[in-house]
Amino acid sequence: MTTTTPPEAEHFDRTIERDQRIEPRDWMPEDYRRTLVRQVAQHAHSEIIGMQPEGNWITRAPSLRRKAILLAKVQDEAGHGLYLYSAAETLGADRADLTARLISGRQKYSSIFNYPALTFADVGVIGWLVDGAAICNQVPLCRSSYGPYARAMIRICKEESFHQRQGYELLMTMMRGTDAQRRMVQDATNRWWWPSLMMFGPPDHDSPNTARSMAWKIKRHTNDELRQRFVDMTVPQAEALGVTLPDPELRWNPERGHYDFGEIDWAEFKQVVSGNGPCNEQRITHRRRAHEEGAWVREAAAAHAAKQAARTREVAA
Ligand code: BYC
Repeated sequence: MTTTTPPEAEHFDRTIERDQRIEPRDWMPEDYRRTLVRQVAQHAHSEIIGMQPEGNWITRAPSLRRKAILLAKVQDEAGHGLYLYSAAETLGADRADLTARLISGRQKYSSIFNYPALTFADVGVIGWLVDGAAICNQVPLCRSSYGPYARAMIRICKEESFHQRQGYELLMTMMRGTDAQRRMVQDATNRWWWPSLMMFGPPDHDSPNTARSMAWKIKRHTNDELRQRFVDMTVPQAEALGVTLPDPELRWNPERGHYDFGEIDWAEFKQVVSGNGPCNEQRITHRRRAHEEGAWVREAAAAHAAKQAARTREVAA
C-alpha cells in the first residue's frame, strides 16, 4: 500500500521550505497549531504578568518625567499582550479560555516575572536586561513562519527597543549620581543577571520543543544560541555603564569568538517555572483579582456589542 501526502500538507511543507508565511486560513498540522498556541499564549501571559514588577513603581517614581516614561512603558506591555492574544485567536484559541488557563496555573508565563523589583534601580535593570533579553529572543521571531505572530512581533520589537534604551538611560543617570545610587544599580544587576539568562529557556539538550519548532521555523534559533548572543551583546554595555556582571567565569574566549560564562542554576529555574519562585503566588493572586474586578467591564462591553449588533441587524432589515 502506498501512502500519499495530501495536497494541503504538501502546500504547508513548501511554504515553510520557501520561508513564506502560514496564514490563519491555511491548512496546518494539528501539532503546529498546538505548539503555536502554547508559545504565543505563554508570550501574551508574560507581557501581562510582566506589567506587575514595574507597575508596582509607578506611584513611587522619583519624578514626573520618570513616572510618565514608566506609565507609557507598562501600558505598552498591555498592548503587546493584546496583539499576542489576538494572534492566538487566529489559531482558534479563545481568549477567555487562555486567561482561565493562566490564572489556574495550567499555562506558563516567563520565569523572569516571578522575581521582585525591590528598588527603583530595578526598573532600569529590567529595561536593560529583561527587555534586552526579550529583544534578542524576539527579533528572530519577526521571521517566524506563522504570519500573525511574525507581524505582531515587528511592532513589539520596536517598542521593546525603546524600553531597553529607557532602562539603560535611567541606569546611566543613576551611575552619574551618588555612591548610594551606584550601589543600587549594582545590587539590582546582581539580582537580575542570572534570571535574565534563564529567560531563554532550558539548555538545548534539555529543551523538548526546540527541534520541532526550528524545523517548522516557528523558532529561528535555539535557546543556547540566543542566550550566547545576549551575553555577547550585554558585556560591553555593562562595561560602558560601569557595573560588574555577577559571574566570575565570564571572560572573552578568542577561539570561540564569544564570551564564556558560568553554569546557570537550572534547579532554581525549575523551581520558579513550577510555581515556587519568590513571587509566583503574588503574581497570580494579583492577576486573578484584576480579572474578577474587571468582570463588570467585560459584561458592559458584551452588552454594548450585543446592542450594536442588534442595531446593525435592524438597519439591514
Ligand atoms: N519561563 O522546550 P522549551 C517581555 C517552558 S515578555 C517559563 O525550550 P520552547 C516583557 C516552555 O514553555 C517576553 N517557562 O520551550 C514583558 C516549555 O513548557 P511546556 C516573553 C519557560 O517554547 C514585560 C518548557 O519550559 N517572551 O519581554 O521551545 C516587561 C520547555 O522549554 C521558560 C516570550 O515568551 C521561561 N523562561 O522555548 C518586560 C518569547 N523557558 O509548555 C519585558 C516567546 C522555557 O512545554 N517564547 N519554558 O510545558 C519563546 O521564544 C519560547 O517559548 C521559549 C521557550 C524560548 C521561551
